[in-house]
Formats: sequence, C-alpha cells, structure tokens
Amino acid sequence: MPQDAKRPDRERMVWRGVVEEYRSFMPVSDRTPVVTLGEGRTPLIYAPELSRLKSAEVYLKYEGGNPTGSFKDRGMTLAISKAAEEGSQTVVCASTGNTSASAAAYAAKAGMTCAVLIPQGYIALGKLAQALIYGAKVMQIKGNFDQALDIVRELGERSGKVTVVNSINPFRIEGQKTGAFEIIDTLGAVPDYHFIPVGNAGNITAYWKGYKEYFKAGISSSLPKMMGFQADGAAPIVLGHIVDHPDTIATAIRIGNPASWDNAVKARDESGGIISSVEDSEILEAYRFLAARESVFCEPASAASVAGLLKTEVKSGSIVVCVLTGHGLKDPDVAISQISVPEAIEATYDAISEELGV
Ligand code: AN7
Repeated sequence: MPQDAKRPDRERMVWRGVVEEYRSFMPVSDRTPVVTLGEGRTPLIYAPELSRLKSAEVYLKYEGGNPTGSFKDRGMTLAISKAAEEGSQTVVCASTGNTSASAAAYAAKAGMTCAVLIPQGYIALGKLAQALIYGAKVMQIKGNFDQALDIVRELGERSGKVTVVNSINPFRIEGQKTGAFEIIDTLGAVPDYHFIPVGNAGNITAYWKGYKEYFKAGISSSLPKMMGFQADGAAPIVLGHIVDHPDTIATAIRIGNPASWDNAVKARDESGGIISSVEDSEILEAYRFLAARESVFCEPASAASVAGLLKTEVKSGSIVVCVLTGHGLKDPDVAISQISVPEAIEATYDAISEELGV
C-alpha cells in the first residue's frame, strides 16, 4: 500500500441493513431478533439522457442493488424479523416472483420454513431459480397471482400455523418505506415527482408513508406527487374494477386485484399525483432505453415507472425520481427476446478483426 493511501473508514462503511439504520422509525424493540442481509442503501443514479429529454433532474433509485435483486428485501427483513420475534416457524406467500425470492432468502437466514405459491408459467426464470436455490417449498399453481393470494390469506386465517409475508403483512410496508428515507437522505431534498410501478400496490403505499413520516418528523419540508403506473393489460386501479385475466409481459405486475388498492388511491389523491397505465410496447421501449442510454438494466415491470415518465409532462427544472424495482437479470428471457443473439464466429484473429472492421 502506498504511504499516503488512506485506509477506508470502516466505522462509516458498515451498513447494517434498513431496520438498524432506520430503527427509530421501525416497530422493533430490544427483543426483536433482526434478520438482515444488509439490504438498502441502493444507488440513486443520475440519468442525464432522461433529464435532457424531460428538462428536469431525473434520478433512478436502483432497487436491483438489493441482496436478492429487488425492493422486496426492504420489507422482508422486517417481516421475517417480526415473525422470528413471534416464534413463527413457517412463513408463506403468494408471489409473481420477487416476493418469493426474498421470502425464501430471509426465511433461510432465520432458519424458518418458507412456502411460496406462484402462478405456473408466469414467473421470470431468475426468480424461480432463486426461490428454489434458497430452499423454499415452491408450489406452482394452475392459476394467477390473485388466486394464489386468496389461498394464502385463507392459510393465514384458518391454519393458525403460518405467518403470511405478503404485503398484507403490515411489517412489509414499514420496511419498504425506507426507500423514501434513503432518497431524501441521498438527495438532501424531496423529489417533486416520484414515479413507481404499481402491481399489488404495496410499494406506492410504503413510499408515501415514508415521505409523510420524514415530513412529520421535520426532516423534510415538502412531499412529492406520487405517479403510479400499471400495465395496460393489468390496470384495475385505472379502470376502477377488478381485472379477472390480467396480462402483460411485465409478469411482476400481472395482478388484477391489488391488496393495497385503497391505500394506493389515497397516496395518489393526498399527493396530487396520478395512477395511470402504460402499454407493453412502452414498457419495453423504456426497458431498452434504460439499458442502452443510461446503462441501467432493470426488469420489465420496473421500466413501467420510466415508461410513465416518458409520456407524462413534468414541470421544467423539477426533481424526478423513478424507482427501478428489480434487476434486469431476473428475467433473462425478456432481455434475449429484445435483441438478436449473434451467430458464432471462427476462433481466429482474422475472423474477429474482420467482424470488428479493425
Ligand atoms: C419488480 O413479487 O407482487 O405494487 O409477488 O416484483 O408493491 O406490488 C411483485 C411486485 C414492481 C409491484 N416491480 O410492486 C411479487 C410482487 C417489481 C415487482 C412490483 C413488483 P407492488
């Protein structure tokens, strides 16, 4: 090591996960065994291309940087910690994929059994791989997410033996609200607009709660407009009625009867925001744009927030945050469907230099 090189300040580098870092805002006590994988402190990436296009200051809150690659870890650390405090040995959830991956990881860390119900054929490959490798009991049902959630609710009520860790579990929302805290802590300001994909509507509920709590505590002095986006084929909140057969390429938000419907509407109305929808083609366009122009690879559902921004007018010069909820590698099939995979080339210098044109 060179003489003048400074050692990193370990004290400051340690990040203890969202429950410890935001303990005073968390429903925990000395008796809560905190189960963490160091989630949170995800990058808030300045997006120059989007900023130029919208004449605004646009940032991407990249939740793919969490331990299991999605925002679900923020809520799962608390839900599993509380389940452990209550002596629960088995947790269960319905999922379009990311919740199951996160629940499986945190349950394994806590030594609990985890059972997940997923819609057969409509879960991205990376998510299925995660749930299995973390050791969850995976049950693919011959039905969609909404049906899976109905069964899980009933399991929670009737069996008396399992803890449900879907976002109907209030601790999930309490943990997920830390995303709003981090945005304010990092920016040193409150965004004017907060763009976010909406599926089961837990995350828009959680962010709005987080923004309001910092405001009430006097840490911040304004509130953002909450701008939620569903996929056109799965837009019950926009339509005002349940969608029986939701359909979208963004399987994470293929949801027809969101559990936090009322709270999403409240977040929209209290903040003066909107909940609207975007077509699959717009989602895919935003998805490719983010990777190619901003170098941020997210999963299709995450790109719904940016697809929403691209077609929504924002006040010139305003601060905009788009939440990118999950990592692009979650859904390799969609990525590959959006590009053409190149043919193999002879393994020679000549063939490669000719291909490169150098
Ligand atoms: C990448 O994993 O519902 O509106 O079961 O995985 O809080 O539901 C996932 C949802 C957005 C929507 N982006 O968030 C599940 C699940 C990604 C997601 C959403 C999900 P909510």
